[in-house]
Amino acid sequence: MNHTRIASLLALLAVAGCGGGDDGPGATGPVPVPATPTLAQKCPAIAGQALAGGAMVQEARVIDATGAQPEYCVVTAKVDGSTLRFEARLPTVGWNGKIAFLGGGGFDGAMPVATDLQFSESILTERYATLGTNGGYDYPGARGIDYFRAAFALDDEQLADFTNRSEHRALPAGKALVAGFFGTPATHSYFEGCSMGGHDALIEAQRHPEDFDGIVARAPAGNVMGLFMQFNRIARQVRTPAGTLNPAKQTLLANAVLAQCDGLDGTVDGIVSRPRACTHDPAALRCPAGADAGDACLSDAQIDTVRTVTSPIASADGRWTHPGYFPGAENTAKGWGEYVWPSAAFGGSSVQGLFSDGFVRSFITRDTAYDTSTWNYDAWLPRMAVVGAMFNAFDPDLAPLAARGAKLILWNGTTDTSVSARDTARYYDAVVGALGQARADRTVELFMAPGVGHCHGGTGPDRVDLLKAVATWAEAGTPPSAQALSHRKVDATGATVASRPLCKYPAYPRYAGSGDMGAATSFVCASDPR
Ligand SMILES: [Ca+2]
Repeated sequence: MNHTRIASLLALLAVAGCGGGDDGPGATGPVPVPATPTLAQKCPAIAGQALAGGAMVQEARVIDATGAQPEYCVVTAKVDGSTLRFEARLPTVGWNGKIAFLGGGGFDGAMPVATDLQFSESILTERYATLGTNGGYDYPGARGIDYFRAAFALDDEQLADFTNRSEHRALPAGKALVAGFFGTPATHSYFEGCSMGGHDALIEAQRHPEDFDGIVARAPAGNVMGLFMQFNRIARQVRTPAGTLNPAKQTLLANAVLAQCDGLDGTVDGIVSRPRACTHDPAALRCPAGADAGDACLSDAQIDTVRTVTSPIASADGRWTHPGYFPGAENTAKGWGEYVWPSAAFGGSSVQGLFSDGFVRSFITRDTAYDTSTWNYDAWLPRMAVVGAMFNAFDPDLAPLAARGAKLILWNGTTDTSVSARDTARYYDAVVGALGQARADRTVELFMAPGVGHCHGGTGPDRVDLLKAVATWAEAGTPPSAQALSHRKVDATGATVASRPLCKYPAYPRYAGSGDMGAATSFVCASDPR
């Protein structure tokens, strides 16, 4: 019998006022059994404790249930000798016996929370104990443009935590905390993250395959060196007045892409579910002589911009590469509007520009005043190699993860202009190349979310509980592709308004020709050669 059950029995006895049976002759009355504290009562006493694994608890308090979040004990702890901190949220009732480690995002600096839309609902509904780190440092106050400067990266220790070790470093103390609080270790540990949290998921899968039983990597920025090179390249192009596309031209382009590519998946619904088959050439929209002649055509500079976004790049040594982004959603907030197009709110830069400026200045050149508009990555290859060795998470050799039977789900929205779905497909293909298809199939599956932007949102249905899917795979052996999963689009009340089947890459959801276009049952997963 484990400690939890003993504690539960003692608590029941205490509630019942049972004196433990010592009520025979001569007894003066029931002998009170000391009441076992409930988990909520235990919680505050954790503060100040040293944790096995090398961390000190800073704070512990009970948070009342709100919305989807049940009552839990929130614990913050600091890893010894560092500015790395982690937070645990421990359900005080109904813990499912498992850990969900939450990846961060962007340049981190704050604790991830399970209520964010990037995370699976089962983390809360099934009452996981959650862990998550600050990524190695705390970003003070509200996030403005200064956040993107990534000043923490000028510190070698914080850079190392952020790039590759924050979760692995915090995990032993986090597991010890969970075991101590509940009186029994977690039966299973899972990881879920999106964007930089997806990068962290791949760091775990590639470098620390022993840490988790299942890993969900959404929009994983594993090829983070190539990504920042591409960000810098695109950001420079779109900032030139001649090279940017005004909203009318964005819509002109988007409509031309839809006219050619929307129906390739069997239904004209505004979603390009088969983006790899979409080969739209922006030159078809060229103004006479390539000059800007108004909103009904694109100048040569604007055509160059479109080609910059969708084309690959590589460093001179061939080590760092990026395949570019898919066409589609050029005029939407969860398409090119999210990361590509410049905005006055960003000082005329784009989100790609803000992130890559911080990367170039704080990670590579270590010069906070460096002029990123002239950055030539080929002139920085030695430093790129140093940072890449720490930061890149694109190693396709998942043999150690496969050998211990752990599972990995990759997921990417096709209109994501931060982490390219092309790049995530490229990583999956490389894993298949390294392991062979049969072995890869036992370890990793990739799902594209057509019409979905970065981590969530967009024209297409975006919600799917991949943590539940990976846990089912790890514990029951059923791969996600055999779980009949659907992407759901939900309205403000949480009601499902549309659904599409999850199709294991390289398949895509194809309309079967009849039935409700808003229902997953009207679609089949059609094969598409890689
Ligand atoms: Ca379509």
